[in-house]
Amino acid sequence: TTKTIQSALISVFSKDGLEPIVRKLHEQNVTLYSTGGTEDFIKNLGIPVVPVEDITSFPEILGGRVKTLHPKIFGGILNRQDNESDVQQMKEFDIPQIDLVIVDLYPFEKTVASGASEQDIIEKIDIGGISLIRAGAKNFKDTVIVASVNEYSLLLDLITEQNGATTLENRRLLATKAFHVSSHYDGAIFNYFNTDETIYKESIDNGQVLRYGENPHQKGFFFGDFDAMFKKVHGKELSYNNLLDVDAAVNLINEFKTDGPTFAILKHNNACGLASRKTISEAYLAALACDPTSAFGGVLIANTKIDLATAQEINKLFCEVVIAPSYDDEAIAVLQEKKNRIILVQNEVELPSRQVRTCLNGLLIQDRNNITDTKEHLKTVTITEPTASEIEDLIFASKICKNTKSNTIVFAKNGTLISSGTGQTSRVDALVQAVDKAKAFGFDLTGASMASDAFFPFPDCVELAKKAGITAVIQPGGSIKDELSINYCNENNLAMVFTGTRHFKH
Ligand code: 93A
Repeated sequence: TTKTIQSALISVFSKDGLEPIVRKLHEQNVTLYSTGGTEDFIKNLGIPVVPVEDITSFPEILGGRVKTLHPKIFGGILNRQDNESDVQQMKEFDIPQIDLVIVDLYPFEKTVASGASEQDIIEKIDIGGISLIRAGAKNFKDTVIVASVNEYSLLLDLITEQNGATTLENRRLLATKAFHVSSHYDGAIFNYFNTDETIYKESIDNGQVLRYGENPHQKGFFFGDFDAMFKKVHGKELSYNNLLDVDAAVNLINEFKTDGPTFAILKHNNACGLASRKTISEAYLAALACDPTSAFGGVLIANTKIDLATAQEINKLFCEVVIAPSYDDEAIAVLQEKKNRIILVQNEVELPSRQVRTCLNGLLIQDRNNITDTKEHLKTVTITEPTASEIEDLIFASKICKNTKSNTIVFAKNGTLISSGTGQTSRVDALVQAVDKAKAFGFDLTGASMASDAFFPFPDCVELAKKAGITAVIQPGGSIKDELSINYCNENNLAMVFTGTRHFKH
């Protein structure tokens, strides 16, 4: 798969940086083919060059619009050297082999930015050059494509250090970069032609039009394949906010895939109830008891089949969406009694590995947070070790914490979310909120476990936790003042474990 460059077609708008490459290629006896301006440039260096017209027997026409667009040029780039009929046709039509293609496209973006007239801009839409790039990149098995000045130094290295020999890996990498150049170039042309209004219409064509966005005065669209993830059995059309809650719900319940029957209730993307029990109906009732006020109008999700008993309980609650991997027929019948209630069957598919959101005038993309804290991740940092049941609760709390808006504090006990403080600007505020909520719903925090999405910069959180009755704490650790919190726990008989993994969610 190693190939040596013996011939090159060079067609560049900017001649900057070309000289050393041309000289090196010449030193290695590479035959050079070129177009008008580039040909002049090479000739002026005193280096022999064959004009493309000599290959095509056709002059450059239409004021330069057609220079390289010819089967003898594209045949030379696109032929497969291991294909007998290609090799035969190359001979039959007297097509010269082209091993290397170097292109620098007409500067479309620069011309737009200069405020040039539409006519000048359109003349700067490169046709032959972009085709050369695509052809060279498509045939990377045999051809080396250099589609940008940025790759000149890599090319120089290849011709200098490897005497013009390239590996398949080299060529594939250059092809990838070339497709990046061509897609960016076409993207720029698209952006020039599309005014805001047309882009908006495009969106409507390609996305699912929602009734409205986050609020009724905002337009909204969904781009995605909802049906790949869910089968909708019943209910009204999903709204923008429903979709966000469903997204939060499936991410949350994903943490409990291998646990026993687990039920979660979410509001505004955060869990306001979650419990694991022997049966799904018990899990539902325990989740609801956590915060029945917030559960009103919530999104409900189960990690196992919803049976009739559970459906009858759910039916007493006004809720927007119910999600489960499956339902008993009688359960569906009961849940369908409310006309608008959305019932979704969650398909067994992996959640996407990347997350995208807008940021300023662009996008942010990141990997999904796919670390779930397990017993193996825990390092006890206090004299007091957490008990076996505390360890279960710490992991349980941490899984909820990870899926709750930062700053977050989660209290849990016996496989039940007791309360949480969510989306607060300080961790202390989150903790105070969680304590107040637990009290408001009549829960006793004695012996409960606490999870924090990030480390404690000061010992104030463990102090407040102790006062509230918490006996075990899970947090990532890593603050320069970790010792202060550890010392307080040691003096006050609290168990604390570090996970080493921060779980911010903004
Ligand atoms: O007008 S084009 O789209 N038609 C062509 O056939 C063609 N072939 C190469 N422009 C074409 N090119 C472009 O010409 C190259 O991409 C490069 O930007 C430029 C080099 O022209 P010259 O060698 O005459 O300076």
